[in-house]
Amino acid sequence: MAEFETAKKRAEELRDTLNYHSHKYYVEDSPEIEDFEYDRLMRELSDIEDKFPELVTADSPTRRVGGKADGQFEPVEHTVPMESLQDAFSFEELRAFDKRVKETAPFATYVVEPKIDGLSVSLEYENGIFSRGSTRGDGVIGENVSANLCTVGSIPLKLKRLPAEIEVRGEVYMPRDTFLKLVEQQENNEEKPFKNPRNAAAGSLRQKNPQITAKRKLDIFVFNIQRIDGRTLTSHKQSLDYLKELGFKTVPFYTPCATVDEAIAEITRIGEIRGTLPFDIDGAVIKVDDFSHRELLGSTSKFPKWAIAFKYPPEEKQTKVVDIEINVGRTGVLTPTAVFEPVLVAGSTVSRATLHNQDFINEKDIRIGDTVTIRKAGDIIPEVLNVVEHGNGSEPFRMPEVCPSCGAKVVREDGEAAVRCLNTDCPAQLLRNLIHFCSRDAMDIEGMGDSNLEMFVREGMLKNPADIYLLQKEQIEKLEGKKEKSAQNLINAIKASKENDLSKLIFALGIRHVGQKAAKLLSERFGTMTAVMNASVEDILTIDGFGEIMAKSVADYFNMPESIELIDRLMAAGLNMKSLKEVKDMRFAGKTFVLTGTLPTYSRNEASAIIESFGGKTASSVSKKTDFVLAGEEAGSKLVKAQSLGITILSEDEFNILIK
Ligand code: 0OX
Repeated sequence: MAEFETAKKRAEELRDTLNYHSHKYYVEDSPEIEDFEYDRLMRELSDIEDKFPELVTADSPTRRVGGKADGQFEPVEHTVPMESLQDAFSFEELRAFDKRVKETAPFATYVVEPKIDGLSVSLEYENGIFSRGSTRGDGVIGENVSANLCTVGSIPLKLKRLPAEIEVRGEVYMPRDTFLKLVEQQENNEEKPFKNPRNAAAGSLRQKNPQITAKRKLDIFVFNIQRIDGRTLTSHKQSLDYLKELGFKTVPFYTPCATVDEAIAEITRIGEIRGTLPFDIDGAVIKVDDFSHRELLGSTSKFPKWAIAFKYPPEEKQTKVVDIEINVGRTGVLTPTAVFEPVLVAGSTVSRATLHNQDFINEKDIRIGDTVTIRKAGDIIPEVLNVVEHGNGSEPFRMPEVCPSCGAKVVREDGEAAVRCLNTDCPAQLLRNLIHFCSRDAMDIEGMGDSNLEMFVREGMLKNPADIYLLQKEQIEKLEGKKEKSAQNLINAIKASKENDLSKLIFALGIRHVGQKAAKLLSERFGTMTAVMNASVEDILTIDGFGEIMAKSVADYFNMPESIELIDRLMAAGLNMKSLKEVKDMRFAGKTFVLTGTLPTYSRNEASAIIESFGGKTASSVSKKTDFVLAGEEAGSKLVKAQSLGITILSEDEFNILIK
């Protein structure tokens, strides 16, 4: 017993010490002890908790290192809706906002703060202990991500003071340097890197395994009290100060503004320092400060009338085009890519942008050596906006007439902007095809990244995706830099991919116009590869979401002898050729029904649901496109029209036979 009591006392001490230092480190950014010392104390607490599990508490900092995966993120209904913000893209819109505010609250003043580009979350505390954290979701229902939020060092597990109950709202984000390191790591591991810090934060917060979230080093800024018991606050400034007192990391800065002009000046200033902040912002928020004014203003069904977000236009930078590279894609299309002197734009370094095709280059007259303006479209994908100045002695750029990979003459097909290499043995196309085949969304073969595939193609070991399944461990081991273990891992990954769902294999084939979604639809509709191969254009067109071009492309692909040979070889290698999802009975696929009159037993809704469950559609009026009219008692003009058009008319009994 004495040992237990001593352990209990020591655990309490350690918890307080660790929580204190974690606040110093993560919230105040002024650590008082070395990381080594912190880790040592954490280990001591964790050892005690392992020995006496009954000593684990909800505010134990051991929760921060990431507990066990806890399966699903169950839904959380937000007690107070997590409203979104109305957007403004110009200062006029801000002045109009000010006018609306002043009509209701003439003496309103504002607070301006940066708008952090992350994910909104709600944090709930009971008796000062973190009890639940959830995503915003649709504002009414979010997901419980408590275990993952516990790993965010700046979220207090225990508050410094004690309001009985409090729920706060903040933005979880990934600092830019953490993001850049993560992307570098992902690229080294040949994983698909996150596109921007926001996506990285979202992906990390929805990790099934909190230990992975813990490694992602997310952070948070808190900016709102959603509800509080036992304390009355009267303004935004006051609530931010109070949140800080409780131990939260609040928005990095905020500025009180007496007028809209002052607010606009502050927004302009934030826009100017935007690139120097260590995190991404996607705007600035103006909020009415006084809570009594907020109450007068109220909310619409979507957002509060007392706040508005100003969205900055995408950042533009100038740089020099040092080269225009030509890449040969999977389908043989030659794509020009501008290579720049690297510049920092909207949070990351940019050194390349696609120039699409010759028409795009001609329209902007982009040449090697030019100074150009670039920006990131949607703040993600770099694009060239215009040429500022042609380089000295520069010449108009022309796409090559032969494929840079195989030397075959390229062609520009009618009505297409792209030029294409039609050589089916072109090594660049083969490599692109293989990269796509092995990629995460396709066959997901870990270790089969760009550089390995390049090596296998160079060595002549892969001439076709089916060759992947013939690779032997000994063959791989002989290659430069390949150890036994990595060769074995690769063989294991190849073997595991044989069990993939049919939809992944269909996507991996790289059929033109067939993305992941279309591949899934084909797989679920037809159930087996053989059925997909035998499907006619008409059969495929019965799938909702497939148009003429897509359907024809699928049928054309499976008519080519090379495709049939490839599938035969993949089948022989033992790949799964079946949909792992239950195949739906789609007997009414592509058929349109019209309901009229009163049916003896089914209500209209019931009959429609049955039709839809078999893949059919219902329409409200009869036309030449109608396949069946399901008619009951007192059917009126629709029945007459159907008879005149010669459309099949069904009674409920006849309908029942069809669905048996
Ligand atoms: C942000 C941010 C988001 C509070 C009530 C309506 C909107 N991303 O930084 N939202 C809000 O305000 C909420 N403030 C912010 N600073």
